[in-house]
Amino acid sequence: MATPGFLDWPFFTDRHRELAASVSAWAATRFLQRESAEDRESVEAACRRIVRDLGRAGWTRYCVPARDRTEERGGASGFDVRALALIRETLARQDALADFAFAMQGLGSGAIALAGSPQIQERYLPPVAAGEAIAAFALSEPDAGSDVAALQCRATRTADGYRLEGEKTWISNGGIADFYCVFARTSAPEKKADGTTSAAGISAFVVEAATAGLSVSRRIDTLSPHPLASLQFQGCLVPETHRLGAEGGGFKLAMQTLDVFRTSVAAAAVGFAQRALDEALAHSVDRTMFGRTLADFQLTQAALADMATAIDAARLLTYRAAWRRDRGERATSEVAMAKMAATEAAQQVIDRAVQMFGGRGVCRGEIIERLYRDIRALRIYEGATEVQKLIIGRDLIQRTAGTRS
Ligand code: COS
Repeated sequence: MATPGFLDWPFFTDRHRELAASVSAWAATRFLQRESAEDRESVEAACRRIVRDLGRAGWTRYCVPARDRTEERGGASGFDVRALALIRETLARQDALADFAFAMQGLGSGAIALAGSPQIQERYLPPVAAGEAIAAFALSEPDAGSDVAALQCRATRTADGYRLEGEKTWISNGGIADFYCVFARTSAPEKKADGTTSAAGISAFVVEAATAGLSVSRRIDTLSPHPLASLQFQGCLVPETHRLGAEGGGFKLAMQTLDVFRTSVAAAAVGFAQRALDEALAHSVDRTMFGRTLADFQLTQAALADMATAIDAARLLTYRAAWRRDRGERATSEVAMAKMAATEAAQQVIDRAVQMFGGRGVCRGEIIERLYRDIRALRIYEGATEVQKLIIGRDLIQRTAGTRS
């Protein structure tokens, strides 16, 4: 695969360019046989195998912050969001499950990297970076998806820690994770003046999968198969040392984690869309109809132009958000714009590509059909498009109010 032109953009350093080229070369050969391998193994087994492969190749170490927290290695938070995004874009272009397996190592351990004690970081992060332990982020509940503050899972104080009770759902890597970053209430919910639930009183914990009282209650099957499950916590005892950050600081920690990883969702969407454009371009010059190739029709040229422009616009927003975050700045609104714009644009680009493929575009086994299924959930998970609009809109209003006061 040729080195993509966008790597010349000033958002990147030479180290990013080298990384993107290496991951691209690795992924192009690695995932050629995955379809047939996956036929013989469960999605859980495939995911475990891919995490190990990503670890051996050295890519999962980009899911956790570098130890030397310099500007070059990811700024103040230690995360290198541009590297994360480049790897996700590259993997998504080849294989949705590889992208998923990579991303969840980061999302699942992000709260530990941001707020874990040095002992907890030392215990959990190196195995994640090596692809030897699988991580998961357990935030959503049956009645608390977009409205995180409404979560009901409880963490009650005991003599030397906490007792967890409740249910989590839509948990990626549920059932295969070695540990979960779990968000639970350490104090009763309070109502704000407008009737919504306050985000106060939520705390985060790292809970090992083998902890007594933690069980997988339901495996969930979706359009783009990957390990996904509901979890039950019944009298699950967690030591105090496994709390991440201050008691009551869990909501902000969840949001800070999402500020890093939502940008990488945008990057994955760009990768899926780019693959659809690559496939559509190749198809348009091969396919003949009415005595000409598909590419000879102006309608096709217009469609390709729209697709390429939408991808570049999404990519610019994505790497701007990553670059801003890497400078140690809060970039919540830019991240939300990138996540919303890239996932929505990718859905349209892929739909356009399906249309260009005609009947083949909806046949099982076709790359385009797979992309059509793979992209859909990205407009929902880690904050649906509607949540991103809320974040951007509120930010605009607050800034305006700030300039007037
Ligand atoms: N970084 C740091 N702090 C943040 C933050 C961020 N990105 N976002 C919000 N906060 C802070 C706010 O500043 C506020 O602090 P104070 O109480 O000190 O003023 C506090 O957190 C509460 O924020 P807010 O009032 O905006 O909370 P809401 O309950 O209104 O929720 C949304 C806001 C809807 C944006 C949030 O719940 C959300 O992102 N939901 C989607 C969750 C999601 O992505 N789920 C998928 C799970 S992973 S698949």
